[in-house]
This record gives sequence, structure tokens and C-alpha cells, in this order.
Amino acid sequence: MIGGSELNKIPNHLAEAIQWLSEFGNEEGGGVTRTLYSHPWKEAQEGLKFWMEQLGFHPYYDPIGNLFGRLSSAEKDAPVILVGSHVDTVKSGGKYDGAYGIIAGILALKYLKQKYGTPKRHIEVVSLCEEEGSRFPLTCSGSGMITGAYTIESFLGLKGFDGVTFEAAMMEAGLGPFNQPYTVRGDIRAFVELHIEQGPVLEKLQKSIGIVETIVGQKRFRVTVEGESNHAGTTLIKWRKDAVRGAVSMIDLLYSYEKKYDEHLVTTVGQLFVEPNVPNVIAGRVVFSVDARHPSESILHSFCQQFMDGFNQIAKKMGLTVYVEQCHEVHPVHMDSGLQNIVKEICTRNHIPFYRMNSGAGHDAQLFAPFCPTVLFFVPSRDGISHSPLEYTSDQDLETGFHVLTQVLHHLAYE
Ligand code: HGY
Ligand code: MN
Ligand code: MN
Repeated sequence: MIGGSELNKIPNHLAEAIQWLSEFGNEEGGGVTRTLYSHPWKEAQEGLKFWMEQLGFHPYYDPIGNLFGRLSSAEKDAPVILVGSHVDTVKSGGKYDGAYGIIAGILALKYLKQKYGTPKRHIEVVSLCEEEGSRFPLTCSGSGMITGAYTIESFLGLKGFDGVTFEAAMMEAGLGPFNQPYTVRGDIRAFVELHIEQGPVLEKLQKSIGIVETIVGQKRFRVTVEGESNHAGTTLIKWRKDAVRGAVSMIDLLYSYEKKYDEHLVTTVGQLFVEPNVPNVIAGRVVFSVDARHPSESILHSFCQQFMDGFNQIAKKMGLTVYVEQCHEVHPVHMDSGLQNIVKEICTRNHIPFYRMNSGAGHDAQLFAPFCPTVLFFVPSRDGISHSPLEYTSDQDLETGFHVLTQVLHHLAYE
């Protein structure tokens, strides 16, 4: 738990504060693992809460574990400008994904309070509880609850990849039971998310800011292939119902579609479990994930239809059974053009090279966009690497994003 002595460890400088936050869940190899409701997750939220308390932002948790801090307007009923990102990470992820948007948001409120005093509209910074879907087969739980895209029923009975239920994990983090009604907020006027690009475009084009126009649509599946476990020595190939062989053919088919679609269609098999997973037993079951994305809903839909048909044909031919379960879907969304133009004007005024682009990565902004005017903008990622301990953004690029953020928030909350 963070104590008084920890405060002086919370630096006031952007890059150092990001380093401080990354220590919650940091690993030997330099990666960060901070999955929803885990101990590092709780420590991180408590550390951010302690910091926000010291800054006078009166932090509070909502029932699902989103952490908010507020710079209040004198006008009690004023609308809220919400800024922030997610505090969870993928397994062995980087220290900027999500964390940068939270830290920059807190320091932006601190800067605005010192420089301009009380805003006309409330500004709230939020450390969203979860976006990655790295512990439970559902993503954007935090923004999904705030915007009403999810209700408590979306989580009840949900089992994590570690076998722990959502409710039990919540209790483990000292939250819940999640039985109080969750009121969808009606006071949020806009959502602003600052994030690393997680791709190579800005670095290649030597641009400092990426203004996102569209976030691609995403579908995630869990594919179960069932065959027959048997002896690796005595079972001739022709007698086998080998789930690994079936899964390999399906995954190969999935990647073969690359030639049939445009380069904006991306599909990934990131998770693969073999049962019983021992060298001298023919696998009776394989479970693997499919993550498919495209800016166009219809192309994404027809691609998924096509690979599911292909999997069924392979299973039939090999005497196997296959179940394809869609466990998650987010639609392609456009960011608010008015807010995009505000970012564009700030970049132009400050001679900051910017580039309008799509986001291949999913973000909480995707859940907010149908709910309130939303803007998402990026700073460059070195070598385009992310979801890896090698994830890195230079101090200068971090600062540029921060200054644009402070000016966006000033425009929305003070003018
Ligand atoms: O997977 C994604 O696109 C995001 O980083 N969660
Ligand atoms: Mn992210
Ligand atoms: Mn991510």
C-alpha cells in the first residue's frame, strides 16, 4: 500500500511519473504485467489515488474500479470534460500503453489548476480499470460501464483465463460486491484520450502528433478443436483425430486470406492451448484465439464468415469437431471531427507536425465515441513497437503530447 513516504517517489515530471507507475507490475525482463484486479493493479490505483489526493483532486472509485480525480468548476452543475486512459496492461507489456494517458491527464490538471485556476467546466481525469482483455475475455470494462455499453450482467459469472471469476477477482481487489446499481453518467461533455501510437507510421513520417479519424472494428474469437487423445507410438497417422494437426491447418488457412484482402485486414492468433500438452500423446483438444480487425464493418464480417466456413470444412475432412465462439466485438468508430480540428489547430499554431490517421489498435475512445464527442491522438512509438518491454517513446515526444493535451483541455474547460 502506498504510504506518505511513497509520495516523494511520485515525481512531477512526465517520464519519471510513467517510470514510477510502471513499477507496479514490473518484471525481470523489463515488461509490465498489471491485469485487472491483480495486486499490481490495486497498488497502481492506490498510488494514483494517493497522488490525486495530494493534488487536491478528491479521487474516488466507481463500483467497477475506475478511479476518478476532479478539478472542479465553481458552477456545480457544469458539464464534465473527461480525460484519461486505462491502467491495466497486457502480459509483459510496455510502460506507456494506457499509463501515459493517465499520467499526462493528472499532470495536465495540476498544470491547468496552477496556471489558470478554476475552470468553467469540471475536468475529470480517469484511470480506467481495464481495456486490454488480458485477464478476462472482454475488453474495455471500465469505459464500457461508464458509457452503458456494458451492464453488471456482462460480467456476472465471467471466468478469466486464470479460471477466477470476475466477482471473485473484484473482491480480491477489495471492490464489490458489484450489486449496487451503476448509473450511466449524463454529465460528460467530451472524452479526450492521449495514447502512444503503438505502430510505425508517425516515426516513419516524422510527425509528432497523430490525430485519429477512425478506430478499426475488432472481433475476438475462441476456437475449440476437438479430436481424440491417443498413444503417439501405436496410433498410425491414418487412424488419428489429431486436434493439433487440425488447428495448424485452420491457422494456416487464416493467414492465407492475407492475399485475398487489403492490407488493412489484420488477424492474429495470440493464444493457443493444447490438451493434454505432453509429447507422447496425440492432442485431443486445442483452444486458440483469433483477433480480427478492419476499418470496414462489412469487410470484417465477410472475412470472419469466410474463415469460420473454412474451419468447418477442415474439421469435417479430418474427422474433428470445431466450435467457434465470438467472445468480443467492437465496431469501427469515427472520432468527433470538431474535436479533431481543435487538435489540428493547436498543432498548427504551435508548429507541431501532425498526421491524420486510423488506429489499428483498440482504445477506450472506441466506447466513448458513440456516447459523447471523443478525440484520440497519438505520440510516436519507437520502431512502432508496443505490447512489449521494448515499447518506448522519447521524453520530447511525451512532452509534445502533454502540451497539446493541456491546450485541448484549456480550450474545452476554460474558454
Ligand atoms: O489490442 C488492442 O488493440 C489494444 O492495445 N488493447
Ligand atoms: Mn492502450
Ligand atoms: Mn494495449
